[in-house]
Amino acid sequence: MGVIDLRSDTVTQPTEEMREAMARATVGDDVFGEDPTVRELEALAAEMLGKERGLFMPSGTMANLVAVMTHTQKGDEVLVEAEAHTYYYEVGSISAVAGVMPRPIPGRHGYVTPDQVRAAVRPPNVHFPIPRLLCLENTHNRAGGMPFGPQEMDAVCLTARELGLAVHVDGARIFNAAVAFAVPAKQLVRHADSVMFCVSKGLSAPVGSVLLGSADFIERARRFRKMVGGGMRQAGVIAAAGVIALRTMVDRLATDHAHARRLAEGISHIPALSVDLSRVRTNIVLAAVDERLPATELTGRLKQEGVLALSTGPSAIRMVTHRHITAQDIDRALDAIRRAATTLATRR
Ligand code: TLP
Repeated sequence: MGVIDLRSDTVTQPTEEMREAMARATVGDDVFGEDPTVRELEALAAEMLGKERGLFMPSGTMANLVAVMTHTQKGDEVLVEAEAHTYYYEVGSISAVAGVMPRPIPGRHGYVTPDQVRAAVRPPNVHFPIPRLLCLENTHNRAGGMPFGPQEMDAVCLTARELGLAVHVDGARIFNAAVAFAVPAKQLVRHADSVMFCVSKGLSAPVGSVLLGSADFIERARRFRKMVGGGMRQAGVIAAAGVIALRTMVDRLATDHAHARRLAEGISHIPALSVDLSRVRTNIVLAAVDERLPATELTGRLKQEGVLALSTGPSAIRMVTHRHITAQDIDRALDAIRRAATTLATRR
């Protein structure tokens, strides 16, 4: 029996169709803007996200950094949810490289309300950095894949605009949010200035993210991508998989969401573990473990049983469903979690 890898949807392998498209891709030098397959992916992504243009990037981290560099000047203030990937997991790049001043706002399950944005923007004063940008995340990773719908997104984006802020959306998993709300992804970001999403997560392509925005924004972003070393050459070889990902992998995300729910419901019956079912809305399950079970011991034990999960805090574990996880795998994982939790809880 194979390993059940629930660490992340980033572990997904390219499909056969992707591998074939990669082998056959027509390519050119993308730094000269001459790779037709990269252009195809950028145009398709722009169409799906309702923006003028796209820019292919090697990673989500670079796409977020380039977005921040393009929207800001050094010393500007960037409002960001306190547990957002951009703030929490990107090696401090927005301050180390973009030179901005992040102002973290603790959201509710990852959502920053319009009132919080209003309260965070201070009136002009010689002592304060200039508030320039609001970064949102949809779905929100550390909030357990929480998706935000058109109403929530519109409300916060329009407030930010009214206050003179630009809005960037880290939509690494924006298609999971779109599927959860049964709306086209473009509806979620219609009032945002820029958005990035990853083809390398639940959509199963091996590499890449796309940054989207106005033609002028993307033109400027292109320079910053080059500056941080993201100008790739015959990148159509990887972009080809991204095209297939967008054409064939979006609708099936609903299956990952159903599997996450099945996993969460099973976990809710295991003593010593708890999960807030109302927060399991996409493909991420966050489980809280009681103090008898340090999260790393539980994940270590699960590993011995062939089930991989990540600890995201001293008493929290994260499991992510994706294309390689079947309903049967969920049931096997639940058996393993039950056994591991019982063994560890009775040992103490
Ligand atoms: N997230 C990874 C890890 O870095 C935690 C994961 O396994 O979930 N934004 C969001 C919301 C993300 O979840 C990630 C990756 C990124 C940006 C960065 O994307 P990459 O890994 O392509 O740089």
